[in-house]
Amino acid sequence: MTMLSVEAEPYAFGFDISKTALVLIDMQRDFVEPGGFGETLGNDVGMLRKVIPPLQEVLAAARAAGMLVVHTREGHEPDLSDCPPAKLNRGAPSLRIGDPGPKGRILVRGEYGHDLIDELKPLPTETVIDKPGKGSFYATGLQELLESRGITSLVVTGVTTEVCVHTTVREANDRGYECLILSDCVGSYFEEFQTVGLSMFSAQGGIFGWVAASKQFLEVLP
Ligand code: C5J
Repeated sequence: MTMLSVEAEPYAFGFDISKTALVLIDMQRDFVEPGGFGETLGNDVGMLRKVIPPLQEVLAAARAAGMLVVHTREGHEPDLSDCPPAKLNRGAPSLRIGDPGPKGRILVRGEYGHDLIDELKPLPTETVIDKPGKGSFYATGLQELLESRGITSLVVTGVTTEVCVHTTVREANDRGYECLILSDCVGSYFEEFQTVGLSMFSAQGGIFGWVAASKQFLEVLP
């Protein structure tokens, strides 16, 4: 066991690399490319694309260090049986979940837009967790996977900071996982949510976890 320590807010984050997984949340075309779900909700997807270059570096370094890498995708079965009406009918998007869009049916599994972006393609050996909700633990096998691999800490990245990243970190926190959130590898469509969302993780002595820039994490990886 080799304990590493990353300079972070609110204090240094200690972790054992063999017990730590890198989690990439919902780096899907539907959220980060034009014509997807994110844009149908009126968002500027350019806000999220900023995370791609630093996340590519972190992914490469985590793979080289032998860390477990887990990708998630938010989406639904083609018959939408796992999409509650409350989610389907929420808001006034130009296209709803399941509607045909320029990248296929919006947020439906198997469609081009639902899949992960080419820049962060999973390796065949890496697990992709399909989730119907915002959190990565709800109605998925993530907890069982982490338990089977002896994982106790998560390095969390992806989009969006205040929605799926926050929900996942909160779920993880309640399940006893230590979470380090990489500030430049998580993104929001809203600048103010990014700022406040990041502060909320580490406030009150790290109520949900720790926050560090990817550079600080990369510096300590072997
Ligand atoms: C959203 C997500 N924002 N992946 N999903 O609807 O954060």
